[in-house]
Amino acid sequence: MQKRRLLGLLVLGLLLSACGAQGPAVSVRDPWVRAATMGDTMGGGHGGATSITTGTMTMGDAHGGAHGGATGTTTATMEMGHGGGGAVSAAYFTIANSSGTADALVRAASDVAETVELHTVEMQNDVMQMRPVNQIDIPARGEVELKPGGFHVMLIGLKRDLKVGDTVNLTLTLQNAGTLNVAATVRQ
Ligand SMILES: [Cu+2]
Repeated sequence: MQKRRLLGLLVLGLLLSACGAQGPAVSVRDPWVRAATMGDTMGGGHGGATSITTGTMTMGDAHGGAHGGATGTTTATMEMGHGGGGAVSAAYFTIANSSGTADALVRAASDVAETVELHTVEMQNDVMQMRPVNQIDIPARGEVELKPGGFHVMLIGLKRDLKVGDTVNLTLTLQNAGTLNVAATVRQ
């Protein structure tokens, strides 16, 4: 009886560890992309400004200073330096790492934008600014939330309108876990 129970536990343990090894170490929850339109004129940059303003309002709220937020919008837009007035948007999701080893999101790609960058938002001289980062670290058995006002995947130079309900395909490259394909839903 005792032996059988031990054997059962051993088999169960093996099964569990096998599952752990086979399951994806990194997974993405609730991926979404902010709706954006390319606009009907070139060089206006209006679409881009609108997208950024929406994100900044959230930041402004969080900091209780609408003025700082508004300044940040201007700076962020200028710092983007796209020049061509291409529309921008951003993708957000929670990325979880079930493995015992730290991982990192090192690259993102999408066919809806000319350029895709990993960005963060931080306070510099009382102004909220976006800046590119080389990677977004995901701790072992932990997760990171990409959200407005924080880490995000920046979609620069949209090739098409992103309407609410559309799906945007993202390809995420992890330092350890390899490549992950994600279908993000466009939201307002
Ligand atoms: Cu950005």
